[in-house]
Amino acid sequence: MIVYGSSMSPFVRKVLAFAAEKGIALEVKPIGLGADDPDFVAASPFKKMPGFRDRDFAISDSSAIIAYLDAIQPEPNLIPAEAKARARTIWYDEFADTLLAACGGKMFFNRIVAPVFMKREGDLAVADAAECNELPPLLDYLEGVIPDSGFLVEDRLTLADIAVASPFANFRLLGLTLDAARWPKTLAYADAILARASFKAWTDREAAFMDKMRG
Ligand SMILES: N[C@@H](CCC(=O)N[C@@H](CS)C(=O)NCC(=O)O)C(=O)O
Repeated sequence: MIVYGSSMSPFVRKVLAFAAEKGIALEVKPIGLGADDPDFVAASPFKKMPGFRDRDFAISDSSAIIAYLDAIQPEPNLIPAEAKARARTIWYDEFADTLLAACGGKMFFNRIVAPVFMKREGDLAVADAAECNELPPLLDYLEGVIPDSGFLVEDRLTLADIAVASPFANFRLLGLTLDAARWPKTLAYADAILARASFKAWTDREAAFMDKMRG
């Protein structure tokens, strides 16, 4: 099974960590942002990473890919079956994708992707507005909902934790200084999830790659 993209994308990283927690082996085909690679475009017609292929089946979108992986290998269970826990897991996945990662993307694109990879200026005002105005309410929300167990749903690792933690790896690459006095639970929670081998395998490589790119 092939994933097209870069683990620096929170959506790609989410799929890779989910597969690692399931014990599913994936081959990563590195793809740059908006690349024209025909195999990638066949899997992701709007050129958004991740794209995915399993023999004659191709699809895009991290949540769709995860639904496929979960269906072909149900155990270990990472998407609860119980109705409320299942709905809350899907909510956190959606929160992570459409709010947290979307906000992080404005910073990551304009402060890192544009200047480092595309060799052009990013819109720093957009990045600053995301950091100052959009991010704090999202972190306030998480601070209020993270249980003492350190897992968002069913007091065990689920897709909810994998999805929510993934954008925090981008916050690290950005070097954001998040207020530990205001968000102590959230930052400890994200650190603990990102310390899992399923994430660390990718985040260590990303940090080394960024160091090389920045010279
Ligand atoms: N909802 C999609 C979002 C994917 C996405 O927006 N990926 C970004 C990279 S982080 C991308 O490929 N952007 C390229 C573009 O918009 O042209 C998912 O969950 O996979």
